[in-house]
Order: sequence, then C-alpha cells, then structure tokens
Amino acid sequence: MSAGYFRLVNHSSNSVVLNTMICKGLDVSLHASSVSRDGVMTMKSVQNILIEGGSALTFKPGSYHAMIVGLDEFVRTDKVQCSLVINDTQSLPVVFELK
Ligand SMILES: [Cu+2]
Repeated sequence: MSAGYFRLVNHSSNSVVLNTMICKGLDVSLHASSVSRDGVMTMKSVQNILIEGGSALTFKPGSYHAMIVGLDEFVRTDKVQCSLVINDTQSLPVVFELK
C-alpha cells in the first residue's frame, strides 16, 4: 500500500468537487487522516471533496492522501498515470513519481 500526495489548486471562481481518483490497474481511494485525542492516527475514505473557488487542497502526510494498492507491479517504472474525476464529468490527469 502506498500513499500519494499532491496539491490541487482551483483557479476558477466557482467551487469544484473532487469525486474520486482513478489509476489504471490500481486500486485507489481518497483518504483523510486525523489524529484522535489520545494520539492515534486514523484514516477514513472520503469522496466528493469540495474545493472552493480560488482555494487549494493539499494532499500531504497526516491529512488528505490517495491510498494506492497494487503498485508492486510498477517497480520498474518511475511514474504512475492517474486521473482525478471532478464535477462528475471532468477528468484531470495527474502523474505520480514513485519514491
Ligand atoms: Cu489512507
């Protein structure tokens, strides 16, 4: 299992909804991590994340991340092509570098 991080900037003045992420041949879900009051890190699956116009959403450790299962087959490549599904209809390509 691997985690993917990126930053998504909404340059328009309209809010957009990030529905999900798709990567060919991989099982991907969008997750949000949080730390409970007793210091335990938990995460849950999230969908349909709202990004207000002119704002950004940062996927980073301890926060939003893409949970990616099945990357073992990709060890010989250094990049993974995915797409973000936005507003139910739009597809935005993203490329992850494997580290
Ligand atoms: Cu996760």
